[in-house]
Amino acid sequence: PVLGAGAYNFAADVLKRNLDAGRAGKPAYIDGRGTWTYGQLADRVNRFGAALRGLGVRREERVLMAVLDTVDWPTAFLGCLKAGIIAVPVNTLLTEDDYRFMLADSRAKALVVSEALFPRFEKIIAESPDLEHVIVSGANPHGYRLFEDLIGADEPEDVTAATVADDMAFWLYTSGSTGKPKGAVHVHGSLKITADLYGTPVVGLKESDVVHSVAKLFFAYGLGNAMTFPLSVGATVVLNAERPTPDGVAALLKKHPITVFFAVPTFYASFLNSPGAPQKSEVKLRHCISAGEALPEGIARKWEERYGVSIYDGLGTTEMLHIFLSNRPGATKYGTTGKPVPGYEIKLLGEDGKPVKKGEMGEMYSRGPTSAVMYWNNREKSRSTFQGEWTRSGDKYIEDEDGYFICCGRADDMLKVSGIYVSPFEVEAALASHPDVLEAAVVGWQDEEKLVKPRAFVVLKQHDKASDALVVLLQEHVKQVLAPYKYPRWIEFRVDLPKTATGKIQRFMLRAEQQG
Ligand code: 3SK
Repeated sequence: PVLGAGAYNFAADVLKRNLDAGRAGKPAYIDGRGTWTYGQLADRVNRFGAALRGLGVRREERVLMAVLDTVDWPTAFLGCLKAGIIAVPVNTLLTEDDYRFMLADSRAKALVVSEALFPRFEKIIAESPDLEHVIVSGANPHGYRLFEDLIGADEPEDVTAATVADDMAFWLYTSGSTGKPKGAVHVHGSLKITADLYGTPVVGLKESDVVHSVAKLFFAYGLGNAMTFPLSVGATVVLNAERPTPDGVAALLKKHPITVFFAVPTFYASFLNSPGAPQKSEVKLRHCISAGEALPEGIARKWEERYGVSIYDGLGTTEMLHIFLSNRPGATKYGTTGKPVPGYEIKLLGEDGKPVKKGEMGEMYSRGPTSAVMYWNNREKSRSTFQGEWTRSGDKYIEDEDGYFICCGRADDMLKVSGIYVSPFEVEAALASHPDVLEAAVVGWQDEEKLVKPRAFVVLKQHDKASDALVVLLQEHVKQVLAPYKYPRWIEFRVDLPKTATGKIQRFMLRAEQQG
């Protein structure tokens, strides 16, 4: 399905469909503040779009959103889209430096920021010349405008912009092994298509479902899970603004009749190992989905044993917007990422650029209607990722004899840690910025659950300073310099690192140590 140049506005369409279906009084979202019906959501969305327009934000200008998972997230996102303004939701776990870059790169006219995240923006607001408006979601406006006051103004008129399906709608920043994050530019039509190709037919979401996604809304994965898909069928979403811990999510599963659950393998593993995990009789799970990193078979089997439901593992990318390769109900093969979602095609290319045979490893390319248009302001990286109709995923895969795809890691140096990209070079640079460190090499290392985490090999200026206390200090140092989730889970001190004759670190030699 390609909606193309036809008139289409995702926000207006999805909200109208719910109201037309008589769901004005049905809960759309449940968050820490209460329950929000589809009628309330539609009203808030229109009010937010109208308020932005009232502030002078024009069509196609950008609004950066650093917002925790509360109803203000879909309100702001859909409000932008409805008014033809570009929503730029960003990862809420990043540093001041990351946000400074994103504000400058997007030239955002307005910023919507959760009160708890405000300290990371306080200084850079004044340094962002294009930024004219700051809207704070929470109770303390910190001298700016409160989200709730902004949308509380007099009854606004309908601000639906006459967009077409191919109109730019939102950007999602994604990072590579080197260079700054890239804003993947997505269009209105792609949201509907991800629901029509994956959310409704593969996951089988229904109006009666209650959905929870451990992956937050700012991830492409979370955006589909907790907004596009449930809203497309009139389901109810439970949001969690807090950091997702096994105990916190267990409490949500016990409190709400959650039927469809999305998470990443690292979370499934820690949940299963947590003493507070609910019993099968305490939950209402119907479908469980995993993405972000390959799901080890052992975790999937333990989950099924405990809760009596399979986990459907899938692969998506920020560039393709959501999952295009997936296991599905009744056709799940653990240890694989399943088969292409109908509507998408996959090819695996060898080092010679030619398709590999079944059973051979190749680099994955996907073709489908939801690919991003480009990376904003980054022609070089756009050209290497978006190659005509094919989009390069950067993952290495093997297709088995039955047509199931098996993940073999990354084709580049990136690590996928708990579903989030981590550049080993960035972690190495952060370690090397510590006064005791001479040099460092970071590689992906499997933990006891077979999930990849960063492991650092560090050469100190004085090797005799090596100690367990220094390991903790260096880990804390990385957490200070970078987004904390990037820290190396293990640090090993070495007197030197394996290098080529020209002095390049041979990371493959370090990786090989784990394989024995
Ligand atoms: O990491 C994934 O597998 C994923 C899934 C859905 C959407 C986006 C991404 C990156």
